[in-house]
Amino acid sequence: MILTEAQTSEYRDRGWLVIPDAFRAAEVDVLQAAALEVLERPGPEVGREADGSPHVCWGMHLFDDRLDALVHHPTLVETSRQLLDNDFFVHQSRINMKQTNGSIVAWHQDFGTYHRVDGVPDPRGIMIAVFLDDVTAANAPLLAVPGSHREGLVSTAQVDPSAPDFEAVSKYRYDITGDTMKRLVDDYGLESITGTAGSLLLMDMTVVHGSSVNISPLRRLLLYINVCPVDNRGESYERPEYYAARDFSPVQPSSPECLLEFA
Ligand SMILES: O=C(O)CCC(=O)C(=O)O
Repeated sequence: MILTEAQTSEYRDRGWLVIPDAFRAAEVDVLQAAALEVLERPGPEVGREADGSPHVCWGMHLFDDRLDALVHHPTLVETSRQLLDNDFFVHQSRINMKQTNGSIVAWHQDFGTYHRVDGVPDPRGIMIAVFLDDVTAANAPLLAVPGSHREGLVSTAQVDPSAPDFEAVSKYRYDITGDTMKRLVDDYGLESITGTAGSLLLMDMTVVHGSSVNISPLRRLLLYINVCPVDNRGESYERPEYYAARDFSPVQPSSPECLLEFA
């Protein structure tokens, strides 16, 4: 898939782009089955809700052939290469299942943690999301500040020693203050990102985003793959591989049928 000039301009100006129907229903079925299975893993790579049910699985593509196949899907590889103007590696992947009354995701920039904790030097990279459920205004869509990628990092690193995962994932992450958020939203606005199952979201990994609680009975299952150009590696090795890449080899495209082979 080649992005049009209008699509690349939208990505550069606003910070993201949604491509509806990027994946077929049978591909979505394969990925849904894989995601639900992987979320059942007992390991530390799975983040849980207060009631113990799984919410996130970090490093998903390391644990399942179907999720690894997604990383190599030509639609994903070609569009990412085009936007980055380079080959890329996967810095981090995750499954995010937003269940009824589950967690919120506070305002953050993915690049914040990648830079400060993992050592990714530059704000160059894409947060890719594949929608495995319809995402509407009703089931707590991602909220994002258009244009906020142009600000670079909008917060100073503030470590919260009382954070439950102080030693791990979010110690620097959730540090965008209310005042900063107000200023950003006054300047740029705030939008929700919706789309049907099978949509592909490509977002600059410096865009400020988050999501609120899903009080609807409608599940919202998304896969995220954060990719960086091969000359923008995070080499601090502070966190385990399921949070931050060890394999910096350029992702190669495979066959367009790579997911359907599992159907
Ligand atoms: O899916 C969501 O609600 C937010 C996830 C997110 O912001 C992230 O994983 O960076």
